[in-house]
Amino acid sequence: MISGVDEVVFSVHGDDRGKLIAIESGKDIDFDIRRVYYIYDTGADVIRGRHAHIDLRQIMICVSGSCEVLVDNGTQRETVLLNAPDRGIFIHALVWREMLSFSRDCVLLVLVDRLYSREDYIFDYNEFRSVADAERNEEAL
Ligand code: T46
Repeated sequence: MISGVDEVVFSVHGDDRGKLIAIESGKDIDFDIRRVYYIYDTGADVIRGRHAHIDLRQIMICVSGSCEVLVDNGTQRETVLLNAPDRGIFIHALVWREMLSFSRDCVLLVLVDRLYSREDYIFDYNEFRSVADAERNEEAL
């Protein structure tokens, strides 16, 4: 995975009745979940996202079906296939993301460390690159 994105794998509790995955803050993920949303009923040719966040961190899990997530940290770019309910990606701040190639049955669950704020979004790719470059330069000092 590119820096700024981590793969996460959750334990599956399964028995003859089926399967269950539990996600607890502080145990399975290292932030307090302050918001949950899910994306579904998305057309196969639709691209969602196309933005970065200034501070927000989140985990994306395809709990049904599949989709791809393009992630870009300003210097590296990768497309990740999400197609299993026990695997997801942790996306840190200042990572550009685009979600695409949604299957008809895709339900993309997102666990977030903060409440919704439009102020936290960067919608312009060039602006994102400038902010990410500045952040990298500051870290290098
Ligand atoms: C992200 C990707 C993965 C709300 O009212 N509350 C919310 O918590 C969210 C996420 C959205 N909305 C409203 C705002 C828009 O009117 O729902 C509508 C669609 O949201 P948006 O266009 O931002 O959806 P995506 O799929 O482009 O992006 C979303 C998240 O916004 C974003 O944080 O990282 O999913």
